[in-house]
Amino acid sequence: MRSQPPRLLAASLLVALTASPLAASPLAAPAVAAAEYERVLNGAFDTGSADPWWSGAGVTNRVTGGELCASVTGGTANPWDALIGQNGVPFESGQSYTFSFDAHATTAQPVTAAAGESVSPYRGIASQTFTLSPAKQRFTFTFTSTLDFPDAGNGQVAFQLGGQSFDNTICVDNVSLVGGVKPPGGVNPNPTRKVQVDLAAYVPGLPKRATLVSTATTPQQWTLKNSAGAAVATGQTTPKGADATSGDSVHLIDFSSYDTAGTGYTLSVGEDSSFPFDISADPVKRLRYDSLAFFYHQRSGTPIEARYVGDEYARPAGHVNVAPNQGDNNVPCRADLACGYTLDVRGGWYDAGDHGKYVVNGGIATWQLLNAYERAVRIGDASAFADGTMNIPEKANGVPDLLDEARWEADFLLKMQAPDGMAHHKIHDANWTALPTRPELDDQPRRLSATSTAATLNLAAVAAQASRLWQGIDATYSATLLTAARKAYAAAKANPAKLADPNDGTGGGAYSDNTVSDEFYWAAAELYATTGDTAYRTDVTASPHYRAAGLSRAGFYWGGTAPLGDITLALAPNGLPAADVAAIKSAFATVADQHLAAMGQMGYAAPYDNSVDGYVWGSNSAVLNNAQVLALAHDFTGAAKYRDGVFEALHYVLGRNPLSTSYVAGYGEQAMRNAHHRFWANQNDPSLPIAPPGSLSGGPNSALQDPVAQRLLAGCPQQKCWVDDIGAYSLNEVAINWNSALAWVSGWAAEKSGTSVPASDCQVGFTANRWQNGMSAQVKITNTGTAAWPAWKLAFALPGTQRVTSGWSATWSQTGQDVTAASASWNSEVGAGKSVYIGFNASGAGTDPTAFTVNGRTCKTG
Ligand code: 9MR
Repeated sequence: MRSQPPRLLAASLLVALTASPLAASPLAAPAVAAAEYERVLNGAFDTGSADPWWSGAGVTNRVTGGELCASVTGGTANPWDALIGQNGVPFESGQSYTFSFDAHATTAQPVTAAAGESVSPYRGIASQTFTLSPAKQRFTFTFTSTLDFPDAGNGQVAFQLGGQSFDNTICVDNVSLVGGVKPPGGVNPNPTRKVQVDLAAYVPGLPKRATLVSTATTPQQWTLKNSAGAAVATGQTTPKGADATSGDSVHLIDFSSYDTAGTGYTLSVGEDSSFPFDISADPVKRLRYDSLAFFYHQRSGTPIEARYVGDEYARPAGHVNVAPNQGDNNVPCRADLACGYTLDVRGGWYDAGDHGKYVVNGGIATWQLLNAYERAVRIGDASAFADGTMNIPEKANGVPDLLDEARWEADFLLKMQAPDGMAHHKIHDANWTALPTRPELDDQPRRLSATSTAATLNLAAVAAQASRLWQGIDATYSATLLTAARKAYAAAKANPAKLADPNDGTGGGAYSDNTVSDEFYWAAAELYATTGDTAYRTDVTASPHYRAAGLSRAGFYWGGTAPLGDITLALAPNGLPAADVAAIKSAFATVADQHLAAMGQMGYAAPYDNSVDGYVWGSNSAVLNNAQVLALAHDFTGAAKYRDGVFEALHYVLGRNPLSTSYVAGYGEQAMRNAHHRFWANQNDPSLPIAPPGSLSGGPNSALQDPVAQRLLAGCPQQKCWVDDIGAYSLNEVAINWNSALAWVSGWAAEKSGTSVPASDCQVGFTANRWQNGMSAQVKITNTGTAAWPAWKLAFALPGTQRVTSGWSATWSQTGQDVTAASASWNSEVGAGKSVYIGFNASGAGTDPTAFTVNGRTCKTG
């Protein structure tokens, strides 16, 4: 069971509350006779879940025997130093409230019940102190609210449990806050349509399907209209009946036969019309880069500059030791660990809407970006990710931009390695911060959590994968990565069951993972693919996950990583038996077929298995990770049906769903805006921006694990358990491991959407004089494009045993057969139509290279 991070720990709120007078009985008569509205969620703890109650530092919450029991560590000075509470509680100014609860404590002590504001300035409404004893008692007090917090706003109830020298266990039950006049609940403010389409675009030449919401049992006529409102195609729907996952009765519409590119189409049935959409490959090609831009936005430790993101998204560097930040350059372990050192862990990406940085989740996100690149190099088109394709500071350094972005996080992962080779699980704030909190204004102390086997294996896997990809690009970096990977793997084998604490969820997410056999398999697979070492091969083939044994419709996620090893073994050349590699590939096709079969039954087709847990936290990332499985099945077999399945998944995420909403910001007329994010917090502070284009919402979560979701969406059909509200962190957050899935899939889809690849802009002429065991080569590099290169890097494979012994007019290096030549300062700029001449001497025997790239783009030869 995954645990839910508590949010918005408002210690100073409770300071304010204790200073306020004790609550009075009703002073003023309510303006309107109050109905008996219960304002607290899950006050009875009958389901065994603590959601949405949170606990603060030094407190661990557990539901046991139908009560919420908090284990409190003694030795705190003030009552508010140990807290449990619930946020998003609505209050209306001038209305009367009765706060009541059952409680008992193992050792008698005073406890304060408080109501107030969950974010700065933490104003109090009322509080009262009661003495608890081992016998369960019921406590009640009544007060009038002085503050107004609409539904799901910043209201809070909390219990202050601190100020005692001893450890204690305090249990509460039947917690209730009754009062106010406004009926509870609400609706998704986004209007829904009856005709559901991909709000961005359908790609010409590929299937185009939509969904009609209708209880009619007979086929209905649909009409496709162009932007001028003229009908361009008509057809009949196929009735499908009730669809439990969405709660809709549906018909399918297939308008694949219409294939004229254009913008502003609508699809209508009777009076009902869809939102407008395009028939075009452009949006998916844009999304390839917008989804990647997300990672630059999330960078920690560097200013986010307007020239890359525009004024509204620019911000100063976060967590670099400029007050009030406490900075990431000298971070100690949590006090209870006493690890005896500090680490400089500046950099990396913020995980999500919070400012935590987690090795486990950083691992899968980096891997997925690097895998998009590796797949493109081996079986796709890597020029889409070449230098100059992304708008980032490294866009003219001669290295493919996707690798530059991934390196930002890979460098951070390396920094999280402890002296013994293990990796710290995570680094984050000591306490949760309020929404909004700009990164550079976060004043919380930063702390390292303990090292863990899972984090260490994430580091081993990603560093080994990265080492392989940087081999021909930066041999020194590649070697550094491999050393770290080997060391991490050895450390994990020596500490095979050092599990992260599932209760370590204050100030950051827990990301705990009790099963690490999958991480062992993944790391061994990456190390084997990179090194060919027998020891790693033995671990790969002995793993219970070998040959995609773990691949199912459940796919993969940060806690289930075995398929990542399978993907690498299927893509990167290695010495495994061909039959075993074939078995891995065929497992992808088998699971992809299962997805297609299930999608054929769905009202809103998405490769997603809801049979076990419904729609889970981050369901959109599962849809897209499964789309990656479909895409690879297409790569391995060539079957068009799998490609079509990938586009179906994108259509679901981009608007063909029961909420008529695109979960990708900036894509479609009704798209996600109010992501749970501390900087893109426009909903809370209009001076801040909304989520930038290309960022993906976590998506429907039928477990409703936050107070906003619980208040607004109780009883929702699974695919409708979503709302575009900043407070709904269990279903509308963004995260690096979710956007990496969007980047992988949209990059793949863009590649399959026609001629999207930047045209080759280079030509290489190669001539060599050979003698026995030696040669001397001259290379002419011409910029055949229309723009000057600010710098260049040539790469090619030198056949046979030939080894570069010296070179001129460039910085030459060689790893294996991979040779690179990087521009010198005096010849780095090459204008359009201009050439540079370089050369080298080599020892050994072999033939001329046959293929060259400059800045990652394939060149013409001759
Ligand atoms: O993505 C994570 C999801 O699988 C878990 O169920 C959830 C609760 O533990 O946590 C999610 O990860 C969050 C992390 O803990 C903190 N940063 C934000 C992440 C996305 O919501």
